[in-house]
Amino acid sequence: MSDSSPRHAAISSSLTQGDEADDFAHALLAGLNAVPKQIPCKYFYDAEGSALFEQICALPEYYLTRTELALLARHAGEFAALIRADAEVVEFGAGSGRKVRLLLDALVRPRAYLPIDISSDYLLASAAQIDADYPNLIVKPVIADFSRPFALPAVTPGARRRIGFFPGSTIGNFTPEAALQFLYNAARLFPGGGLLVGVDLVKDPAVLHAAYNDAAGLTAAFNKNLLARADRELAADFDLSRFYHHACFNPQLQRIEMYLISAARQRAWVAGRTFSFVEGEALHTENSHKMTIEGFRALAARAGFTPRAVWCDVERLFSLHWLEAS
Ligand code: AVI
Repeated sequence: MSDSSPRHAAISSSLTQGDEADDFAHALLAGLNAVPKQIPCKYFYDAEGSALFEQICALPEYYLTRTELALLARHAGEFAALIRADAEVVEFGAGSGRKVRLLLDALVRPRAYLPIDISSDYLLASAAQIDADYPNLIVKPVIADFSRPFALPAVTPGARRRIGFFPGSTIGNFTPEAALQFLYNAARLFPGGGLLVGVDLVKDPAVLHAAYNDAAGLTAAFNKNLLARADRELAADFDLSRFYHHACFNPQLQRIEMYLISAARQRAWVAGRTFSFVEGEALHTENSHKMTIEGFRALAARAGFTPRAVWCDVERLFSLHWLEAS
């Protein structure tokens, strides 16, 4: 990313790298003191965790990414017609860039691209790639935690409307209350625009079980990276071989739940404090909610959006929604 070029604004940041480490330390200590023990899943995504997640996305069992990519490719022209020319695209979460490229390639004169992510290294690397490949696009990465309120830079001159892009069903990692709050904030961020959002659908639990318990063990490594990250960043001494990955479907709450289970009675040091685990004790690391199309549209409407078009694959695995904001 070259700041010297006049077509690119400086990187905007509401979170420094020091803040990221402090935030993780604070959340981990609070989560280890809680009963039951828990840690918010947003801390999965340091550079290692983000790279592991990219590998998960390519797994045969993890149907979410390939299904959403196919929907994006097939319906790109329809998104472009709904979004119209001269839009500014705000992406929640910086992925590999594959998904947003499909959108940017279809849009008429996209003016600016604002990826928002908590993982600064990953965000800046992926923004730099887009910046290099789209010379007419202004790229302004925003380092921020979008699960909390945050500010966006002023709308780029020449842009007619701002739209949000939230692929991957990351909205399913929020609690239903937090998803509603996120949608409520988003409806006010994009007046006259809207939000294109990917939502994983309720389905056969066996398909879900396979997707979160892959044969290659990548989801287990991704889950354990939380402890590895604590060892790297917070002088913790978690022994990764004494925890195992557990992912199961909760049919009442319609969600996959992920845990790290202590394989033995043990202690771990974290930032100068000691924490005990009994054998079999669970540290809750993630929820991944699955929704129905109607359920998600009702949630979006409660948040103030007008749900318009919805697309899904023939197997009804995954859905994309265009929500209009007035
Ligand atoms: C990012 N998010 C939508 C993923 C999911 O499926 O809930 C994270 C993930 N967890 C385990 N595998 C992938």
